[in-house]
Amino acid sequence: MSHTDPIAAKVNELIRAQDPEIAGLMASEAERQAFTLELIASENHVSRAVMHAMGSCLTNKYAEGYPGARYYGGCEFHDRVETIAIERAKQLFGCKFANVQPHSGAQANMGAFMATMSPGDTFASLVLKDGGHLSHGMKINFSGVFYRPVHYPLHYDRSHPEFERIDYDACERVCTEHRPKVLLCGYSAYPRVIDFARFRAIADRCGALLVADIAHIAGLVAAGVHPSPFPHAHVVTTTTHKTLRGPRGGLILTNDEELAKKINKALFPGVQGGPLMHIIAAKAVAFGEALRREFRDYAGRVVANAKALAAALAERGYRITSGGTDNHLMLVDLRPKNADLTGQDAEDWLGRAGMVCNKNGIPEDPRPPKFTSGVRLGTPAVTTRGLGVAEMTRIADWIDRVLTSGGSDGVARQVRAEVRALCEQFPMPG
Ligand code: DSN
Repeated sequence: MSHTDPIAAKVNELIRAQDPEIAGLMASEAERQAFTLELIASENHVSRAVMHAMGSCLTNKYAEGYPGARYYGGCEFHDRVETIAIERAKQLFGCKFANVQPHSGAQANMGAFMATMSPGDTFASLVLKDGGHLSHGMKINFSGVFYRPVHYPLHYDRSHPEFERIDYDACERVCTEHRPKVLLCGYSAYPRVIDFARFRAIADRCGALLVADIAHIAGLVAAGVHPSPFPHAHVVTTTTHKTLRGPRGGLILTNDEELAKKINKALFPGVQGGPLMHIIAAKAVAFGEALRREFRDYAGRVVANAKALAAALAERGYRITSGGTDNHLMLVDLRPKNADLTGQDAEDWLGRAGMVCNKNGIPEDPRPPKFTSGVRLGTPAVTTRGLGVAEMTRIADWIDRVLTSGGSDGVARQVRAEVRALCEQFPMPG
């Protein structure tokens, strides 16, 4: 239940009558979201329409297959919902084919891998600790168990003008040596523009297919504030719930008809069974929202806010990896401010002060992932609430006050009250 959404409040009452324990927890979560600042770069606040499309009767239906070719009767409305979602996705990203069924970004990647590789094949990607994703070849993930990942590096040399950015020349060397079937680009913690044309040139030279996982930047791409992976990528995967501000889910896109057939077959029956039709309806609603001019303005503000927050933190003595950000997120290296402060401490202390974020390794982080030397901050959710550049300076001030307090409970309480007052000024959507 959103704090300002009467439908959600009514639904919560209905659940409470049957299951007070779960209803109570849902109400507490609504309160947590309403009165804290969500700075996790991969999260967002959906509209009331997207929210309630998810909690609809469409969840009652099995619709295995695709529009017009289902394995169950009674799919006439589901066919139309899914077709609209597909058409809107194609329009939004300017491509010819879309599969809207992946339950998540990881399953979108699984479908894309099955469509483009055989078990044991090699693919090239950025390793998780440099900003990649667990489905980009982590040893205990399907991508590392069934395929053979090789990794391309960032520039790690501090004196290099492209320090902590992708080393495209080294990527080409890795691909020339290993001849991967797939070159994978797109990341979970990379604050800079991705040069899709350059990746495609490398892929062509070494005979690979280019797969772009734009899970984080999809909303920015849809709005035209980050270059599109099309026409360069052969396959594009994404989540729908981050900057794109839709329901939790995935999406696969391509311009290639043969690959589209392989993708559809790989996803169902290869990876998944019945699609989540209530989620697909919510995807259609979210894509409809993202096609509006307001969404373009929103995405522009997300980037402006991220740049403002990064600059304000840098002014206060924090190091922003790669020297700043071009997108919705930044990686904050805490060490120049306090060599003993871990990302885990920062996450805990900021959480107590009402600012939610996640610890994150920075490139070549000497600390293990459980502690890290950095935090990842993002602006998609706070921008949805309407916060602007002026509020980013206030957030940077609060972050600095908390992180220089040595974990003081008093400071956390004080900042939390100020954060709450700001949240009251900028209510949640819905
Ligand atoms: N777990 C997501 C993130 O936070 O970036 C990626 O899937």
